[in-house]
Amino acid sequence: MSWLGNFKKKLHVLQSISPKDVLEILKSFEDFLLKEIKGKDHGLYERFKGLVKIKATKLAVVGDIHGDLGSLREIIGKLDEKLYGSEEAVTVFLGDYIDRGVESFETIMSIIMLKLEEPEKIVMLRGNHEPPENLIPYPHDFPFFLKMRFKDSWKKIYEQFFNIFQLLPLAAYVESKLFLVHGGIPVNTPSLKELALASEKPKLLEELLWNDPSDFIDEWMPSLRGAGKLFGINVTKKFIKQNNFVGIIRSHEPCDGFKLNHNGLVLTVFSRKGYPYFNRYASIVVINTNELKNMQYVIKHVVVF
Ligand SMILES: [Mn+2]
Repeated sequence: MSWLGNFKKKLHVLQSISPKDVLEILKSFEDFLLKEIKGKDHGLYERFKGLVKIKATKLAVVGDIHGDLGSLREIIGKLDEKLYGSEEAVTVFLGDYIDRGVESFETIMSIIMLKLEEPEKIVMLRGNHEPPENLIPYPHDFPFFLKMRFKDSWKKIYEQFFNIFQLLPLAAYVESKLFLVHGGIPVNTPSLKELALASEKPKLLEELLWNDPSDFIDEWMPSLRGAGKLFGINVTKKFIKQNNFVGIIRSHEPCDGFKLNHNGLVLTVFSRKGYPYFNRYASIVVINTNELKNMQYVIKHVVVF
């Protein structure tokens, strides 16, 4: 059993954790992120501002979890089995840890504890449900569940979570191979340098967290979500050419495990099941980046459950 198998046993502490202990864990994660965001090389990945460069050979990618602790437990089991035997590997979570599911607190807390256990092996990207102040998604029922569970302490805990949301990285990449993001590609196809600074540019941040690919347009159009845009195949082709990628993995849209857009250049993974989406399957991706030459390889390594 790897560290993940052992970690699973520790999760029972969440059943009765005190507000004080929650705040302590969140504070140490905030301190970690405050240091990391200035620029830090962890060996298996390095971070500068909003952008993470993955250097590990083994890589797993996990999509939206949205408060579904059952799916998260299943995913940890799969990662344990497929990834963390003896090799050094990184797992990238694509964001949207909370809202919609009844176990939002337990879900995001489990992932934060996982991150703090082996910081260089876990990357937590930001989703649109880890929002900036000016762009709160609907539903945002996370505060409601905190109130139910922590009574008067909920506000302090929520504020601490909110501080953390502002510090999470916005995108990750494997050099000359893959780009990873929650929503999608901004339609003006920024450089990686510009993306690293996106948290200071509200429009760019919005597009990274909210955009969706569409096969019905070539360029782009406004999104029915009320935030972000739909981006067409020309945006994808231009972005991957200018940054030398073979394709993109993102999440954000519910689907039966996974779906493809733009002739297979964009893979969507959705990693939770059940209410309120009614999808039958969820999926993650587990790859060896040395073997990754095209998106066919990535698509072959989607793990459906
Ligand atoms: Mn989303």
